[in-house]
This record gives sequence, structure tokens and C-alpha cells, in this order.
Amino acid sequence: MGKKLIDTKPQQENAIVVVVCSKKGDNIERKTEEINRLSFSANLNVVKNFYQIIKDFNKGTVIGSGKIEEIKKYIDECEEYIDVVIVDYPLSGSQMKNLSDHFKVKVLDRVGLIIDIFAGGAKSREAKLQVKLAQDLYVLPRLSQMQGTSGRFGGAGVGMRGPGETKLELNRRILEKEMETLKTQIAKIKEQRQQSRKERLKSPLPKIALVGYTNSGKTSLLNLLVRENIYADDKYFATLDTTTRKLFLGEGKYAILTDTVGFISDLPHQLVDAFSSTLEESCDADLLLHVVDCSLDKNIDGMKEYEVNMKVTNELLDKLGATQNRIVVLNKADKLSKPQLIKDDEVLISTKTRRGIDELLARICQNIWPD
Ligand SMILES: Nc1nc2c(ncn2[C@@H]2O[C@H](COP(=O)(O)OP(=O)(O)OP(=O)(O)O)[C@@H](O)[C@H]2O)c(=O)[nH]1
Ligand SMILES: [Mg+2]
Repeated sequence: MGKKLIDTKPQQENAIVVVVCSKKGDNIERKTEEINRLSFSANLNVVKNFYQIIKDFNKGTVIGSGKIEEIKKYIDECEEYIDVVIVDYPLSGSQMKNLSDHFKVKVLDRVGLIIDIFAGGAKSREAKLQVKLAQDLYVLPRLSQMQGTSGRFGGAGVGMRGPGETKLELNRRILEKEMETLKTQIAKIKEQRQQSRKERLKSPLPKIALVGYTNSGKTSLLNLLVRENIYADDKYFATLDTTTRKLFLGEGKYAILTDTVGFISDLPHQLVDAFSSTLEESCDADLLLHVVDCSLDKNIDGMKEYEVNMKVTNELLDKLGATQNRIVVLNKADKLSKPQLIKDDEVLISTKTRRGIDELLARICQNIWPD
């Protein structure tokens, strides 16, 4: 019998990414970089960016008819086969369908894209159930429109990957029932989690949580501090599961260190809802290490990009009810070309070169055991 070699690498799909802005301004560059990196994290190959500055909002398609024609022409004439058009704007089911009917390929918005990255990365049972629920929450209001696009949204590829692959074959009633079951299963895991949380709270060791924007270096810092080798990557949302380790702080002192999922601007509410117990763990600590990629120092509307990221993180922490002491850990110092102005509650470090790590450990101790 003959044998053949089968490529097991995940197939990359080609994408056109449309950046939608409400005004001409500095943040077009940030928006472009962020949506392109999200696409890369979903294993897409971005072939071209289009830009749409919204003046007169088009209710049916968001994108104006002139731009739609331009994109259609590009898809028709492009040497590469275009699999998907990503629109960096929240789309309703009918807007998705209308655009998909114009382009004859599937269309996904930013929320769908982020959920897809989560779907591709979910490893534990809990993360998988949470992603499935987020997919259901996203698909339900769009179900009939997505089903009405001649199967463009079905099958493999970006948009329907992972735990929810067969979703579009379901009808509304079955989907709603599935969501109820998922909620029950997640609640059960949450209960077990709270049990182990109680055990941990009984432990006299202080608890520290790593929080911050996605890709800032939280997992790299955990790996460095506890000499581990947990998966860290230059992709958004490399971490979807909570990891907890014991951290040695010198002279017989220990703490519990927790790493968790990263934040992003406009984190889809479907994911916030579905991942609420994982996100709430960020609050379950005596001290928060807010990790920041300070090499993102481009100017955006009068602020540095990393300051914008800090603001997004702080707003989400406020929403989650976190009020603990914080140390701001300015990471990736090795990438800086200019001197950095540091505030009192900030420490400059690099997990690559180990710069500032001893100072960080000293700060942590001062914070937990002030004398
Ligand atoms: N140059 C440089 N790169 C770093 C540093 N720390 C982390 N990185 C890189 O930044 C990328 C993201 O790191 P992670 O540790 O996965 O970041 P994270 O905050 O855990 O990201 P998510 O889990 O995706 O939210 C990886 O490619 C790291 O190698 C640093 O100090 N310097
Ligand atoms: Mg991580």
C-alpha cells in the first residue's frame, strides 16, 4: 500500500483587513497594527489593508459603496485567493451578510476575530467551555443571516474554529439549550474553583496576580520568576488559562503568583461574560503586578501607546472591582532607545536581559511586608 505525506501545519487563510475610523487621526496606525496582529494571531495572512473613514454612516454595510466596489475589484483581480474580509468594526448579522454577499467570501468583525483566537488557543476544559459559550453568544443574534450566506461561514477556517465548529448547523432553539448546558457546566467548574480558592485563601501565603494588556510579557515574567517554561508567544492571547505557582522571595519568604488572560481595548463582552470567573481571578490577590510593554511609545492622541494600554487595563480592573495595591512593571526595557521617565509606583524591567528583576522583587517584598 502506498504512503503519502500529509501537511499537518494549520492552513493559512488569506485576509483583507478593513480599518474603519470615525475620523482622520493618529490612531489609524495603532488600529491597523492591532487588527493586523489580531489577524496574525488567528493564523491569517493579511494580504492588504483598506481604510474607511466614516462620514455618512452606511447602516446596511458600514463601508460605503465606493469602497465596497474597490475591495470587490481587488478580490477579483488579486493573484492570491482571498478567504475572508475582516472589518475592524462591530457588525450586526445583516451587515455581515450584506458585505459577504458583495464580496462572495466570509466576513468577520473584530469581535468574531478575537473569539476565534480564543477558540484556537483554548486548552483546558474550562477555557473550551467558556469559548464555546462566547461563540454561542456571538452567533445567536447573527444565526439566520450567517446561515443565509450559501455556506460561506460553515466548515473550517477562521470564524468557526475550535469548540464551536458545527454551530451553524444548529437551530436557534438547540443553540439556546446548548448555552444553558454550558452555563451550568461552567458554574460547576466555578464552584470547584471557589473551593480551591478557599483552600488557597486559608494558606498564609500572600497572593500576587500578573495583569495587563495582551502581549506585554506577563507569562515571560512568570517564567523568569519561577524558572518555568510556560507557553509565551508574540501573538495576542497566548495565555487563556490561569497558572498559579509558588514564588520564592528570599529569606524563607514565599508568595503565590498567578498569570492569566490578557486585556485588549474593546474586549468583546461575550468573552468578558464567558470568561468572568477567569478574569475575576485577577482580583483575587493581595498585590497586582500590572505588566506594561513600555516599548510601545508611539504618540496616540497626545498619549504614549503604552499609556493607552494601561488605561484600558485599569478600566477593566475597575469594572472587575479590583482595588488592590499595584506595582506598574514597565517591561521590554531592552527595546527602548531613549531614557525612560519613571514614576514612584513603576519599575523598569526586561525579562529578556533580567534588568530590574532584583528591584522588582525588593518592591514586591516592601509592598507585602512593609516595616
Ligand atoms: N524584547 C523583549 N521581548 C519580550 C520581553 N518580555 C516578553 N517579550 C516577548 O513578548 C511576547 C509576549 O510575551 P508573553 O509573555 O507571551 O506576553 P503575555 O502578556 O503573557 O501575553 P498574552 O498571554 O498573549 O496576553 C513574546 O514574544 C516574548 O518573548 C522583554 O523584556 N523584551
Ligand atoms: Mg501570557
